[in-house]
Amino acid sequence: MTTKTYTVQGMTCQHCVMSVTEEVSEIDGVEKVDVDLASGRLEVTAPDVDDAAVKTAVSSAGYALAAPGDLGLRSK
Ligand SMILES: [Cu+2]
Repeated sequence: MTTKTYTVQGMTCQHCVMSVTEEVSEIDGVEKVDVDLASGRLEVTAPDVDDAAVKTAVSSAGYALAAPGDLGLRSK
């Protein structure tokens, strides 16, 4: 099982969090989705997290992932 962390841009309220959580949860194999509104942090846990699928899911919810270069990720 792997957990990957992404940064979602454009979320402003709890509804945004719900939309992103729902879309990402629908990806095949995803076991756990955790979204933090304040930081825009999105954590996805699955046997094999597919970046492209996460990106598509976030887009269908109406948001965008920050580009890998400026994720502002914690170092782990
Ligand atoms: Cu919202």
